[in-house]
Amino acid sequence: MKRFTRIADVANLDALLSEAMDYAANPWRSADLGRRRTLGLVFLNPSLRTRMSTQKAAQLLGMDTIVLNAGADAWTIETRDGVVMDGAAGEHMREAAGVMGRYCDILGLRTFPGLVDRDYDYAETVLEQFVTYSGVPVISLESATRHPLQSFADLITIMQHRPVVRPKVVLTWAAHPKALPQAVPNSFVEWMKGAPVDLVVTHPEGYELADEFVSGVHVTHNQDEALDGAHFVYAKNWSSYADYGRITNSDPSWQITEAKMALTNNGKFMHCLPVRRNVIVSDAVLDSPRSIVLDEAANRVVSAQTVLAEMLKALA
Ligand code: SN0
Repeated sequence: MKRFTRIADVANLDALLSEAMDYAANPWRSADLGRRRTLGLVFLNPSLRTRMSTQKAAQLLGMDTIVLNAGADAWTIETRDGVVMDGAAGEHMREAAGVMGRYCDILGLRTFPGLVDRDYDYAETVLEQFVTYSGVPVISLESATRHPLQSFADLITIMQHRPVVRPKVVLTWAAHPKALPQAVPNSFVEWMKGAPVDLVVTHPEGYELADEFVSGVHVTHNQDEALDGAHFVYAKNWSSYADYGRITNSDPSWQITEAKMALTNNGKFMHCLPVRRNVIVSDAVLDSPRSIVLDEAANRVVSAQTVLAEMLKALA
């Protein structure tokens, strides 16, 4: 595996999932695979789970890790070509990524969308430049439009908890005070499409995700109808794609409460975290045995370890 930025980078999802289940059962089974290899983790935006779980995953494989909080500690990076760099940016991505590729065998990058220029964000300019100029295998640690390590962990979690072979999985929007990226829902849909699940997406009018993700997916504006008989309820806020980056609805009735969960088929509650209590989901649901958010977060180590192992095997 040379890059892990979207589901299309995965040649065989069943095989990857099976590797993941083996790492979940025995985290130390490849303790020497990454010996004398260096992983560089570059954060242009905040992170808790991604940073700790990916570092832990590298440790389990015997790798060394260098973490750079580029947003705070490094030069502001220019991505446009041919510009006179007499402004705020002190370094171009060509050199920044090129240098990191000389220090590291594998690199990870976190880069959120600006949520201002939709074409720029959806072209994945920053991530694609990083891949090109670093010259080494790259893992997305959440990019402008996707969060594949999260989606892979979500899939592992669903497979571990599914009460039936083909569970009903509902992705539901919920209101949030800040304008958030579409990366998590885009990615979740992209991964669930290839999984043995019946997926339903529900959100208010105006929150349609990009066609490239939701074409062929069952989408409804009726949350109650979507939740009926669900085995998994995956809640997430995102800002509008059509009215790009805007909050056009703040209806609190989309919050996942006990009453909403009562519509499901003994459904489990999922969220990628960080989650705002009593905004996205009520305390009662999050603190109940229905919530599997901590298992989901724990599986971030498994998804990162599985992907790193595939990349290390390809380096050898
Ligand atoms: C990010 C997002 O993409 O929605 C990261 C999720 C893994 N979430 C947030 O930025 C939430 C911030 C907040 O203030 O609630």
